[in-house]
Amino acid sequence: MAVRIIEKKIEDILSIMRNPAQVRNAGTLAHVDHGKTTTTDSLLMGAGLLSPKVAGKALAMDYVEIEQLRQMTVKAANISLYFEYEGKPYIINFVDTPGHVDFTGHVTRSLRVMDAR
Ligand SMILES: Nc1nc2c(ncn2[C@@H]2O[C@H](COP(=O)(O)OP(=O)(O)O)[C@@H](O)[C@H]2O)c(=O)[nH]1
Ligand SMILES: [Mg+2]
Repeated sequence: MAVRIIEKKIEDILSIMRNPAQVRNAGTLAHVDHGKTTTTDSLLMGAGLLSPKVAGKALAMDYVEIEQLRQMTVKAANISLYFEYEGKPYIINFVDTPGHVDFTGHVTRSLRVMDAR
């Protein structure tokens, strides 16, 4: 698979972020072990932040040591992704949430920022 190289200056990204019409807030929401973090790896790959060679295995949003050891998300993790749609640039603020019932607080708090417009 070809890797999409995106070169954007920080000023360009900040300018998109300042325009709400070009910003979407979204995230994962599902039971534990249903592939939320794996899917998020694919989104990182699509935005050019993760190599296709490791996407799906890196589980990049599970970056805390205990998450990597347990192979389970324990807290919400956020990332801003740059995408273009119909020639227009967008920033997707994406939250990967935990699925285990013990961490429901992180999920309900994350729902407050997901508008998925
Ligand atoms: N068979 C299969 N396994 C998957 C798929 N997506 C994720 N997995 C596996 O399911 C396990 C849990 O994935 P993870 O993304 O951590 O789930 P999460 O708890 O919802 O974030 C991992 O071992 C993944 O490799 C899929 O589409 N098919
Ligand atoms: Mg997860």
